[in-house]
Amino acid sequence: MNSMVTKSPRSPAHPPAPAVRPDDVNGGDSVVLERRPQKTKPPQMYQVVLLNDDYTPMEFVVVVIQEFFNKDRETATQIMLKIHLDGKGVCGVFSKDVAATKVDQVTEAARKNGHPLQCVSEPIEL
Ligand code: TYC
Repeated sequence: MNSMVTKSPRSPAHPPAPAVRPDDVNGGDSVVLERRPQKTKPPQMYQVVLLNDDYTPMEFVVVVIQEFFNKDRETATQIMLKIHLDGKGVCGVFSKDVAATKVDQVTEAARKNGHPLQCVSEPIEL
């Protein structure tokens, strides 16, 4: 028999938390928990920007935007045309490391294919 180790089904695993009641029912001893201002800032994010030039073929830019920034062909074409018309355009927003990797990947792909396409990352202003 192990009646000695049988736990009473009524005994709770943890003692109940002390009840805190409003001032008007406990004589002004209530506890107020103030929210602390958040200490950790969200990380700085970076936009990866392609710059226009007169030589890189439009088709190459569209493929780069599709491949490295995971855009569908229509979106990639719109971004490419914006760059072509405005001189620059944002292809995506990333953490610092990922943005730097995107810049390297695009720059290397352009270099391999003999195009002067420029890609930079910029911290996003708050
Ligand atoms: N301006 C280029 C042309 O007319 C096309 C182009 C678009 C180049 C975007 C770079 O980031 C760029 N062939």
